[in-house]
Amino acid sequence: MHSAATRPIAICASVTCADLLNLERDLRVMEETGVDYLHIDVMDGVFVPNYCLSPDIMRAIRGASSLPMDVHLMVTQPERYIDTFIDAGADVLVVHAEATVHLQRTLAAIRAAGARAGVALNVATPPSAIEYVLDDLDMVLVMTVNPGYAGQRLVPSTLGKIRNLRTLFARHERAADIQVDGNVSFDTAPRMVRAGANWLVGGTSSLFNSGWTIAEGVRRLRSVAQAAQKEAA
Ligand code: S6P
Ligand code: MG
Repeated sequence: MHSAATRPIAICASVTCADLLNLERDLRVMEETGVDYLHIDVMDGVFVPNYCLSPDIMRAIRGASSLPMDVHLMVTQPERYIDTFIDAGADVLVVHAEATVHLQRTLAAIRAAGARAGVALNVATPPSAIEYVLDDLDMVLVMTVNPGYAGQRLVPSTLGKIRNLRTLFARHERAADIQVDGNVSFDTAPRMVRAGANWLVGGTSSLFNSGWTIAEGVRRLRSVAQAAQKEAA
């Protein structure tokens, strides 16, 4: 089991922030620069007030890239769509704790269908929401903004939540990856990593920004995250 400090950093590129008209070109760059996961945002217009990517887009991506996909379902009753998204190529399927009544059953169904299971926590949802399903999950996604849109600012209280999650894992002698999603920048990522996060979703704040190239963004995000992890060790 890895300790909090040594769980490997993963860079998860938020595909919705890529140039969707030139997605194949951007996918090549993500592969060449060592992105670890394609982060696929799915929104149903009900759980969050927006729409986003879909199984059709995932299938198109799967035909063009072998990068694994972590799929963030911002949809109500996600248990209805487990097979749909795993068949479309999800390697990690993440459901919101607030969106499914029987969380343990949903997580078990994801694993039974062949994917790794993740739970996302909205800003106001405490770590205790997952205390009794620690055996059923592989990853926790901490929303560091309110879900629904790219380009927002970090909600600072979520840094404390990451620390509390690591404490919760330690108390139960469990380990899982902690993914952060929302305003993960070269400035905020080190603070998130020092708090205990190790999977970073890169959107407009780091990878897809007109101020630099995707390749520069990936290199810089990985480098600041690894430096912060070393510091915290
Ligand atoms: C937001 C969604 C995220 C964003 C990403 C954007 O609801 O789940 O994955 O696409 O966080 O990144 P940024 O840097 O624009 O906040
Ligand atoms: Mg997301």
